[in-house]
Amino acid sequence: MWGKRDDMIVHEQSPYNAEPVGSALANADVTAIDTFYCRNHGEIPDISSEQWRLSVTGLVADEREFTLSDLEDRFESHGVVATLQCAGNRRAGFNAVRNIVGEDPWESGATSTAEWKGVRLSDVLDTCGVHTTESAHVEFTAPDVASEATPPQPYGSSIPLSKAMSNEVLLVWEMNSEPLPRVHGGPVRVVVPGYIGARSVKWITGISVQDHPSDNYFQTTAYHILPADADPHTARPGDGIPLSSVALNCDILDPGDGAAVSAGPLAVRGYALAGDGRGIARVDVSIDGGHTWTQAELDAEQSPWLWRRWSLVIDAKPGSLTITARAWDTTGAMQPESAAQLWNPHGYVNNSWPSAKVVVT
Ligand SMILES: Nc1nc2c(c(=O)[nH]1)N[C@H]1C(S)=C(S)[C@@H](COP(=O)(O)O)O[C@H]1N2
Ligand SMILES: [Mo]
Repeated sequence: MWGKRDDMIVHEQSPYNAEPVGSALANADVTAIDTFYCRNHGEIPDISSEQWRLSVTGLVADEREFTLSDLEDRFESHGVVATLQCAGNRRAGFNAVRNIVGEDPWESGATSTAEWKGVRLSDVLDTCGVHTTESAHVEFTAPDVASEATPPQPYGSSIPLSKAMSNEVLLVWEMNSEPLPRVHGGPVRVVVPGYIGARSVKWITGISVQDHPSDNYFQTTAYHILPADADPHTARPGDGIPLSSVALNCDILDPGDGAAVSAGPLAVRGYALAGDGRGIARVDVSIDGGHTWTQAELDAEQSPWLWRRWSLVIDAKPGSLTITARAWDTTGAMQPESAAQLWNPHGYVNNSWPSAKVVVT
């Protein structure tokens, strides 16, 4: 479905929500389009490139409307290789602590990397003449309607104006040198590197500069970390901690949890991703439950906007083996150890130490 590989883990057919198996992400920095995860809150819109319009309104000198050719012809094009990570990535690890009802149990694959191409959001906003205020946010709106909001409402969210004006935030219509596929937001989406995937609004049709964050359900209510004892059904807009920057995280992609492997040298592979604009400084791997750690080999650093893949060859002895990993960022921060400490009612941001239990024969 939607041109994705046959071995996707499909959480929902409609709207389509699916992730690749971890090992499918381990081989390359840039994820193939047929492997890239899909996270959809509503029915997927069908908008042709000719029909598509983008309106820019709010705290601007000139409210404007753009066609796709306007963007292509009037602005310099730019590319960014960026990792998207859903805030629900690794939620399955929370279910082992306490079950989370009504949310998809994403495993390791609600994260993927692509080469995106389009124009800078800042160039488009500059053309319209932005009135800067200290609390300004830039809101993105889309036509897909999400029924998890009461009443149902079109998808939307916002980012601070300061982030919106940074060079890495793009309005894109190309993914891995192909026209942006419909399931990934084609004809045009925004890509906000360093922020949770939810802020990279697909099928974007409206941009509004305002002096406060978006009133959309996905900004005020969803994607907030509630206290563990809160009832998510009675949560009111504004409750909890709103998410913006992606959290420091790492994962073991290969071997997968539960895999059977042969005794001897075993290559363990994974990725690490730092928060907004930070870098990965180190990844440690333990095969003795965290008593001792060995540093993994990190691939070359390319930019703060994409993950860094890592690998380590360990000596796998026959029996049951648990591999654990943890990443440190360039500020010296390290991932929290356990999912139990991080558990929250919607199951967002499980960035605890990942582990894979394998059987060695
Ligand atoms: N319009 C719209 N944009 C959206 C969404 C959506 O449901 N509708 N999902 C968001 C979420 S939660 C994530 S994690 C990313 C997923 O992007 P992808 O499906 O291209 O992987 O898109 C974001 N943008
Ligand atoms: Mo997401």
